[in-house]
Order: sequence, then C-alpha cells, then structure tokens
Amino acid sequence: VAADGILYPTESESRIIHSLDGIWAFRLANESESSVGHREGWYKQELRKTGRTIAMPVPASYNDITQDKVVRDHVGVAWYDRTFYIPRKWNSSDTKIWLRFAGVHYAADVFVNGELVASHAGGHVPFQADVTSVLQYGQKNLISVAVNNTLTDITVPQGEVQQLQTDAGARFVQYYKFDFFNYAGIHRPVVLYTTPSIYIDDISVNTDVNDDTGVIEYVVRVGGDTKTRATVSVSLLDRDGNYVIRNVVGDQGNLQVPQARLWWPYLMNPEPAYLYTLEVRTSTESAVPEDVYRLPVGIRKLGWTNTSVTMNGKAIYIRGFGRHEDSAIRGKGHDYPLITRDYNLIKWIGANAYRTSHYPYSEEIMDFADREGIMIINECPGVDIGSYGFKDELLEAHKTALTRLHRRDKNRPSVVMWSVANEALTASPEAYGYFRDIADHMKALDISRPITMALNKPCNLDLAGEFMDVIGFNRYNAWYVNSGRTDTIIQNVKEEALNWHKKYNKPVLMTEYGGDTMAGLHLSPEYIWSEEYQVKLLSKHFEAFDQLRNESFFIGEMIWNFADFNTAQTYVRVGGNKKGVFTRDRQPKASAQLVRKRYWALAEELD
Ligand code: GCB
Repeated sequence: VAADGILYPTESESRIIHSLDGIWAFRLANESESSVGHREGWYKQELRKTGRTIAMPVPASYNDITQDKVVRDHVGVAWYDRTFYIPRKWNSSDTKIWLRFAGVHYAADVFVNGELVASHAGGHVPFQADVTSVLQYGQKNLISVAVNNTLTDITVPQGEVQQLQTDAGARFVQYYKFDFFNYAGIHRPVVLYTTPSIYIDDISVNTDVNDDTGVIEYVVRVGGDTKTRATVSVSLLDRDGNYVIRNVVGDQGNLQVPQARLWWPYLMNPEPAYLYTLEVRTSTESAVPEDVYRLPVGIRKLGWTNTSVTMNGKAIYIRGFGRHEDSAIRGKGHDYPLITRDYNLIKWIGANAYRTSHYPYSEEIMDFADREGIMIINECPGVDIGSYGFKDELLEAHKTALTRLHRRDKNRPSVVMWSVANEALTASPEAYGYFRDIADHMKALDISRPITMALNKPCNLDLAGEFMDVIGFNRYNAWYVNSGRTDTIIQNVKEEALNWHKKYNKPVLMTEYGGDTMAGLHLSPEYIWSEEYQVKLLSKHFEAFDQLRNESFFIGEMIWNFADFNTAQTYVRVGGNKKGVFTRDRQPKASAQLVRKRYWALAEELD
C-alpha cells in the first residue's frame, strides 16, 4: 500500500501529525538465524513477551547506544516495537492515516497490530503506508519494525557478509569497501499523519526565470477515491505571507511572478535563499473536507555548458565540503541540535555548498539548505559501486535509489546537481554500459539539473565520465599519494584537472582532497596527522585552485571532510576518519581558521 508521492509531512488545517519518536523496545534476532523473529512471529505481540528487550531511542542508530559490542557489530535483523494510542475521532470515512518512516537503514519490515504494512529496502529515503484500516481507534496499537543492516552485492551500497571462526564459534562479519561505519536502525523520525480521504499525493515544481519574471511550472497529483472529482487550486505567497497569486484552478499550470525575488546561494547578498510558498488546495463536491499543503518554492534557473554551471545566468564557483551524517552516540540518527550547529559552522566558515556524501541526508538537513542558501550536490547511496560486481539487480536497485531520491528532493532549490555515484570502479569494462544506463535513467527523471559523479580512477582509464555533465574527481595528493610531500600538490592537482577537462570537455570540480588530522597533535615542521600538516596540505591545494580558477572550466573545490566521522575498524583509522576541518564534536581544528579566511575571501570576490 505504499503511496506514490512522498511529500514531507507538514501540518496544516487539514493535516495532523502525531510523532512516534521516543524510546522503543529493542531486541536483536540471533545472528545464526536472522529470520527467527519473522518465523516465530515476534510482531504478533509485544517484543518483551517473547524475549529480553532493551530501551532504544528513535531516531538513532542502535550501534553506539549500549556498552555491548554485540549490539555495535550486529549483522542481520534487529527488532523494535512500541505501543501507541490514537484518538477515536480519527476514525472517520473522510480521514486517511499514514504511517511514515523518514529513513531506516538498510531494509525494514513494518507491522502494525501484527499485520505487515510496509517492506522497504534502501537506507536513506522515506517510505509510508496507508494504515487507516489496520489501526484500532481509541485503543492500544502495536507497531513492530524488523531492521536488516545486511549489505550484499545487490544492495546500494554494496557489501559482503563472511563467516569468521572465533573462539566462541562461527560469527558473521559485514565487510564493505567504503570507510564510513555502516550504522543501522531507525535513523529518522517516525510519524503518523492524517489527510482527508481525497488528498494531495504529490506536487512537482520546476522554475524558470525570464528577465525579471519568475515562472513556476507545477503539477499536482490527487490521491484517494478517483470517482469523486477533486478541484485543485493553487496560490503563491511571498516570504512575508502576502498573496502574490491567488486561487488559480487546475492541477497543472504555469505561475508568472513579475519582479520575482530569486533564490540565490550568496553570502554577501542581503537576502539569499528567498522562498515563496505554494499553497495547494483540493476541494470536492462531496462531503470530504478540503486538503491543504504548503510547499516552499525557490525560483531559480540552472544552466550548464562544457565549462560552467550557472544559476540565474551567473557562473557558480563551489566552495565547500564532503560531509557525513555522523556523531557520537547517535551514529547517523537525526538530531536537531547537531544539524543546527552544523549549519552555523557552514555559515561561519563561509561555504556555499556541500555534497551529501555518500547517501541522501535527512529532510530536515535539506530544509536548512533551502532556507539558508546552501547549494547541494545530492548524492545517492552508490558508493564504491562495482566493488562486488555489476549485476543487473544492482543496476535496478541503483536506479530505484535514484528514483526515490529524486521523488523526495525534486522540488528543492538547494539541489543544484545529482551525484549518481562516488568512487565507482569506473575502469572496469562493465562500468561503461552501467553508467550509461544510470545517466539515462537520471536524465529521464530530471533534465533541469546537471548530473555528476565523484571519480577516482586514473583519468585515462575512466569509462564513465562521458555520461556526466560535470566531472567530479577525488584525489589525495600528499596523503594516500606521496604521503608527506606537500610539494607535489600544485603540479598534480592542476595537471589532473586539466586532463579530465581535456578528455571529456566538461566542467571539472575537485570533489575530495584532504588528510587525516589528530586534533591537538602539533608537529613542526609539518608532519602527517598533525594540525600543521592539514593546514599546509589545504593551503597548497588553494594555490592550485587559484591557478585553476584562471581556466574557465574549473568550477569548485570541496574538502574531505567537514567533520571527523566513525569508520569500520581498520589500522589506518585512529578512532575513525580524522580528515575533518572540525572534530567529531564540531570544534574547529587549526585548518578551520584557514578555510574560513579563504571561503570568505571568495565570497567577497564572487558573491
Ligand atoms: C575517499 C572516499 C571517502 C573516504 C576518503 C578517505 O576517496 O570517497 O569516502 O572517507 O576517501 O578519507 O579515505
């Protein structure tokens, strides 16, 4: 019963939101028989009645909540449940009730009162189910979720489970090639929300700019009883809540906004990120009440050539980061204080963009970008694609991941590019057909934004770049390559950027560079892992970028990484990946001051 649209649940005069966040009961399925809970029907009654449970917060990753390694390193299924009540008055033939998960990693089976209502695979996008007929009104309800974190050769991202002989017998281990920790659990909010039985299922907007007139092209899809005709009308409000356009009837059309205020990502602009509100209403001739949904809309126009990406006709130069959703205790769990702090730091440092490396970030994080004027390179979870082969099922799962990402984020002005993959095995012969199909798929979904991917195979061996609009490349000069030799950076960065442009005749962006840095480690003259070394490594890159900025095709620089983050255990990581300009608890390293100086200088010059 998954619905087609996946609009963010916002309240309105026709919609009520009821949060199911909080402390749930939690229980691991045996590693040796992951399906034990399904077989024994653990979802038919409260988990605590079939075994020992512990308290688990939602939203959060479960891995770092306890002192138990078994929980941290668990492979397979984990169960969550809780009970809840809903008001008797919600039981009405005019009302639908939706259960929406904003993100569960990796796969989830959701049961309400013992009945399977949703099955979903893909860790970073929302899914929902119409639960109107499954709920018990005015009585206790039970919700149970089986979360499976297993990554295989046909999940996105890929991984592999192997058996390991231990002193306590055979155990499973999840292996993967990417370095961030494979956190799992109910990572994002869980809500019940109501709509009228005839409801706004989806809204798509595309914007354009002609001279000083903004154009909003929109399509509204109505869901529910199709026999009853619904009338759609839309209005547009400005930032102060005044109507600019009122009650235009029709489920699709073009709104013309004279003297439109545009969405700009500029720090120096007194009014960046201008957002209008598209107010959509449905009415019917029956007794079903109207539905109202308000969508923020930024009016802007993207363009691109073989040397540039433009917004509202002006070339953009990207200055930012790769990031992660990651913090102590929560893992990848949504946390308002953390994401607000992160945006304050992004503003403080003067960045204008980041990449959602290496998976879609929470909708609340994306809302910040829309409101604050941060440009997003929106990456799907296709990290290290090909590491475990290029099966057809993988291609299908990857396309599905792109479809779902687009469905969720298509209306966001902050999204200026789609990144279809990071560090795929693009020198393998299969990569050519694979990424041709991936690019075709993305283009079929959206022709209004350029597509890119972060490449790291040697330029001369790459087989995927020709299908992209923008070439992103990751390279660790003076870190993984020529460790300690910051005197090799300028030459190599310039040469590689030029080679990518020469090969594909596309705009080029450096999507990753950096080096691990232990906060508080000082070594002079600079030596790897010290704060001095990170400062030197970044500043040498800045010199290279400044020389490249004279070439018209070079469109931006992104440091790896915004903040330190957790990884799988390996001897090249000391308590995780330490390439952050900020520590994992979001305090600046010495390099943060340097980056701040550069990014603000670029803002003064270019914004
Ligand atoms: C990369 C990956 C990124 C890693 C980084 C590193 O190339 O894209 O996910 O974290 O290198 O630090 O090794």
